[in-house]
Amino acid sequence: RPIGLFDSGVGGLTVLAQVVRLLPHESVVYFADTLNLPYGDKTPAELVALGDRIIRFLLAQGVKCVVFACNTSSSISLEVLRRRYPVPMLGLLQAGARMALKSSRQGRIGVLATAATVKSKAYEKAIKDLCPRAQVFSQAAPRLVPLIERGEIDTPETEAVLRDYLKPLKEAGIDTLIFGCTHYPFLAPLVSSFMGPEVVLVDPAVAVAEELKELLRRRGLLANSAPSHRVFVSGDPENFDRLARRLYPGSLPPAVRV
Ligand code: DGN
Repeated sequence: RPIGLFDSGVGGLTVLAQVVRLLPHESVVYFADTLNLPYGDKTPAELVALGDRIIRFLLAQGVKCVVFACNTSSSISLEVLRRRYPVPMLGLLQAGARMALKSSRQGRIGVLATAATVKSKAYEKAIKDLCPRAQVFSQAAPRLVPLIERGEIDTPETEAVLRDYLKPLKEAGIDTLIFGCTHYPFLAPLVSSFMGPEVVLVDPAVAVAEELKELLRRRGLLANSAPSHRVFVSGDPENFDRLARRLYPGSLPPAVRV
């Protein structure tokens, strides 16, 4: 049976890439809710309702577990939805918090995320639960996802917008920065050139893929047949495919609109 992953758009492909790298024999179903993008300005009730529909769709595709490849949903709807359905569900927060604490020498951790994720304080909580002394500096970056979804990952406008968001984090003297939205690893070259080599960039997807592998192994759910990948979108499939071809390191089948 496949692994289900979802995001509001192409961001979750950064998670898919890590999952496929670590678990190359697994089949996956990826759902991008591009019709309802961006998630960052949705209310908690809206995010729960959208997540609920997506999980029911993924379960109808026969998935054995669900990865919330979206920090906004991981922060806000995961806990509620986990109690509604019998399949294991994984989010990005704990994984990101653990990775950041491992790499941070001074415990000054920056989080760049959507407005909804920052408002939820979910990263702050996940980090402080593990290390109460850590200092967390959160920055909402509402303009980035729409730019990335238009394919603008290296334009002067994106660079200028990104610099404005990163400046306060740089001034705060963070030593570690969490990509608190799965879209942002696409901007890693711009981020590291602005923040400098002394700031460690953390992509929670790396740790989530490890967690997923461990979970499947423990439950005896690791795949042993030829893998297949399927992609579904709620918005325009051509637009998604064009972006995915540019941004995703592997190959994916054409997206199907549902
Ligand atoms: N990629 C999602 C996340 O990680 O939070 C959010 C994208 C969005 O729709 N704002």
